Amino acid sequence: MSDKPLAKQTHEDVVGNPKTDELAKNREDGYGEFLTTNQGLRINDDQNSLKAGERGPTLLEDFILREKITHFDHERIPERVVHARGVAAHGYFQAYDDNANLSRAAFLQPGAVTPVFTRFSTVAGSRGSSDMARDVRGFAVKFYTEEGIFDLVGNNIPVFFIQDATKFPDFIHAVKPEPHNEIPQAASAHDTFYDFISTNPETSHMLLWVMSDRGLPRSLRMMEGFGIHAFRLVNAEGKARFVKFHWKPTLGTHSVAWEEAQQISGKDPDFHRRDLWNSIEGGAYPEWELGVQVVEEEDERKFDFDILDSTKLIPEELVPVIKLGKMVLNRNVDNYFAETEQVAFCLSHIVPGIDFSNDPLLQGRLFSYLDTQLKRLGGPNFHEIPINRSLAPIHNGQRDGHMRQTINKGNVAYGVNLLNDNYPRQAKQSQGGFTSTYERVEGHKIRLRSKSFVDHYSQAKLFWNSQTAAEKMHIVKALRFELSHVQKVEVQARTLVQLAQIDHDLVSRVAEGLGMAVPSAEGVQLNLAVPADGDAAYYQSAPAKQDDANSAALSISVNSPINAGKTSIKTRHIAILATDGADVGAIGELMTTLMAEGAQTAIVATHLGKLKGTDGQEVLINWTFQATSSVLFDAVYVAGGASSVQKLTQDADAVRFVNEAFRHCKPIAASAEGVDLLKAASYPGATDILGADGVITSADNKVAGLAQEFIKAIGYHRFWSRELKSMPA
Ligand code: HDE
Repeated sequence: MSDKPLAKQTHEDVVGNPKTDELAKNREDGYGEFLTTNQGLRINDDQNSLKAGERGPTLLEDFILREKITHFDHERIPERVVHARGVAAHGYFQAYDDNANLSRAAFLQPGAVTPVFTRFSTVAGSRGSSDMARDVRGFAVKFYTEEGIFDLVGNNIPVFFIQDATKFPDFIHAVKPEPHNEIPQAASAHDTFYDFISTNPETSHMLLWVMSDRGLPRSLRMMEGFGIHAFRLVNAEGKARFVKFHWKPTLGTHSVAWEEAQQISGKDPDFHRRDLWNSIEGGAYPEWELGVQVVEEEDERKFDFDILDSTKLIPEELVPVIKLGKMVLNRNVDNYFAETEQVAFCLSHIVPGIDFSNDPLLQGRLFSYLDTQLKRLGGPNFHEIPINRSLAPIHNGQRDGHMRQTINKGNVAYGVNLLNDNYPRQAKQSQGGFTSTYERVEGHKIRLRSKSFVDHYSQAKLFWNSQTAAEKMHIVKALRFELSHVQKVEVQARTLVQLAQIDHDLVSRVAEGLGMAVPSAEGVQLNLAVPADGDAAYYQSAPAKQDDANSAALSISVNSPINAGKTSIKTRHIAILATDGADVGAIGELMTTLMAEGAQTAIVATHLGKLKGTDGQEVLINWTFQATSSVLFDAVYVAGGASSVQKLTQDADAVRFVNEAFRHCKPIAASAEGVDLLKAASYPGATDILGADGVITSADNKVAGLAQEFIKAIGYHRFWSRELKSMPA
């Protein structure tokens, strides 16, 4: 900004003078000097349409106007029928050295590096909904391998709601906003969803997962991914093995509190996409390891569940995850629509060395994805859209169609042929030709669920058993929240009947919150998901095996295997609360220490501009209390300085900031007079913030020791133990 008096300032003084290199870059990015039509015709007047006289009607002849308006009219394509809200990034996958014996896929060979494009999504909400809805997250990875595209289209939860693809439209119609009034947006807390849950017992396992902390990821960079179905890996000798795919984030798996998620939806509905974008822009590239659980074909039936049943997982204690390689996302998209919106994932995009199983959910998906892209992207040439293009060359007899880009040459568009020396011809396996796994399939033509699929509650119980006390409390509170939004008492009651089949403690606590009677496990089960002439007894699941079986890998508490040793505070956001009169020296020291660990700090104060410290030093303020919120940070530090803290304790927003961070179980630190703000934010007569788990204070402004303790606490993520000590609501 110029110092000249306003009246004397030039345009350049006010808006600056873009450097020529910026202009050059813009040109590279497609901003040429002259405005043109889509045919490259330079436009002379883009301000006035062509009219018959200056006050006359617009002429049909105005092809420039028509082109511009027509393009605008068609700017939106149908949003995805599910997973509409998404965000994506580019990166690469690098295979580790020692698993070549599992698959012949080129991208899994030692050291191979393959470009990827990964899209994360929520399922139920529309494109404009909030990132922080309680929901499953999609985790879809497109590998541009030298043998063609491989799409691994998974979720952040290892099981699914239903077992057979034919029920998918029903399930989605139940969870999406109700059709008569399009309410609620991006939420499962409504009658039709629980009507479906309560009449379809196969949903019970996944219901608990979505109600758990997994439904509220802290960051897309901090969640696991799962292929869910059994797939196959096939090696160079043709040996096939069943596998389940896993993505393990190097930052660990973390979540936020439900109340916090609801607030974030208002404060920053783009919370997850902003977090991913900023991390990549800042060079903190998110990483996941790809792993597989391997089951030999001869062991297919050795479990007490069916590995072809997508409502079941294989506990990692039974079959450990073998790591195959690492994915790094290191480049944001240039254009959201062209890439994130137009990317088309299809389960049928597969490469030699990977194959399908007979999971009936997977089999239906093989049809659905191609079908949906045809409609969404306008026709059979969606593979020619840049983001969908294979790096391996494409040669076949497919021609023409809506929006065809390729200009095929020659008169031969068929096989087999003599006129073109039979090009393009089939490839032998040794030449990279894909073959399906040789498998004997024999049976009656029948519509029947395998009896091996009909235990709907044991793994739900396993999941419940595997949660810590705090995680269980979150599930109970989530179900109370959701069912309180259900209007029909019979739907609430029937859902409780389902929960009763899983665990008595679970159903009792949920029922208590709803003020309803606790049904007994022996009560009438409800399973309306029986064929019209089906045998109800055949489809009836036994109640959950009431054993103590548990799997530590299913918990995401700080001590669970998924988080073991992952105490880094890299990319965590730390709020520093201070205002004029704060000890700027201490702030600087703490900031430097936190930033050296890769954390990001921001000063939140009562005003914007510069904060004037006790010793005359000044520091730039990042946010005011009005413009940001504790829910957008991972931890809080209150700086010392008597006059700063005095002002903060008088400021309701500052007090609320600390109070909320405490409620959401975040690490809190304060030095010297800063401790007074913690006192002011404490609940009168109830749990004191001071002395609570994860609260670190120092009597003076020497922050070196405090910083180390604080870093440890931030690496611990959340102190959910506070909730268990009946923190007042
Ligand atoms: Fe999908 N799913 N799905 N799904 N799904 C779609 O494809 C479908 C299922 C998943 O970022 C659609 O392009 C059926 C399981 C992700 O673009 C559609 C069935 C899993 C994405 C479709 C399932 C997923 C989708 C909608 C039951 C986890 C987003 C738009 C048989 C393993 C991909 C689209 C992206 C998207 C159908 C069940 C994951 C309609 C019929 C199980 C991550 O084709």
